[in-house]
Amino acid sequence: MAALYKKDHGWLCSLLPFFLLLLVVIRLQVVIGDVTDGSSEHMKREHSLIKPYQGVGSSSMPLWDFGGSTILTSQYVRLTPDERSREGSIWNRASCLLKDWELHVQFHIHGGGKKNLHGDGIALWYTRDRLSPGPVFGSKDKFHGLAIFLDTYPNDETTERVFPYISVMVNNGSMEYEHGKDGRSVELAGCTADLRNQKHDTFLAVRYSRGRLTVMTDIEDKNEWKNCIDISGVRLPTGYFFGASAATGDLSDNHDIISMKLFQLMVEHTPEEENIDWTKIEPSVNLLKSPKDNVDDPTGNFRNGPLTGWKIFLLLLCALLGIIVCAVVGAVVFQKRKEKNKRFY
Ligand SMILES: [Ca+2]
Repeated sequence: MAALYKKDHGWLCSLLPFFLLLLVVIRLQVVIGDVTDGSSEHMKREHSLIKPYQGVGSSSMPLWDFGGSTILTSQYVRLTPDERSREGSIWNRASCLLKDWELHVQFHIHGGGKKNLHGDGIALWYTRDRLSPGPVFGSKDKFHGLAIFLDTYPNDETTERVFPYISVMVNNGSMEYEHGKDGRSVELAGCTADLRNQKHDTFLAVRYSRGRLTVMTDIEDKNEWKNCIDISGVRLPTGYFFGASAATGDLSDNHDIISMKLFQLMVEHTPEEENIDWTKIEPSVNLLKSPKDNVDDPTGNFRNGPLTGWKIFLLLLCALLGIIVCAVVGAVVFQKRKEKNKRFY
């Protein structure tokens, strides 16, 4: 028995370095995925909103249009004031033709409402239609494209989620956002984020590259991005518009956008990918689970997309190395036993 244990132990020991290597590689991949490389990005002025804002005092800016209650000051764009039943939006005039991009938004959601007596939040958009008022955070329902909701009020009183809650939704125009359920049945992923009434600056980053959608927050005054959402298999066309909207109901908040900066990510695509007409892509997501499965999931999260080819390769490599090591160790042990047994004869 003792020998058996010893043998098992050696088996594990020989595999340990490979598992460690696997962990390091996966971790490295995560880190590379999360850090924005300054040299490979370029801010696109035509899709960005930065201070000093042009057109202060007028109802529009050269690159952006306002809708509803939105007002512009020298310090912020206020989508709604801390008053009931208001809705406002801001929309980029130029459609985005970039295949891979990263949007950094500085926002400030604040007001006099105490815990859970404020609302409703901000939505960030990358959609086909712009300046279309509606019931989804001040913008139209059954939209085409991507929405990121910074939802500050739990309309669903039975939810065990902690709000504010950030969630994402991709829509091809067919799905409705159910406000009373905080969009739970149609969301792809989300996270809780304490983003309201902060004294320091609060930021959100949305990255879309090669079908991977990542949302990160910087809301703890640490000057670092924290992962919120990371899903693969997201298909979005080029030619849509960036926007932001907000709405208040019985409860309210000031919903301010301080800046929106769009960066181009320098990513190579295969000739096959390049040959596709990207403006014709229908917004969709390939997930292992359907969004409906989300309803019974207490965390509401299923961030992991299918295993990528790279990860499968690593897993297979590790398994192969493990088998080789086992074979070698087994052979050595067998040989030694044979020698030991010989001595008895
Ligand atoms: Ca809500």
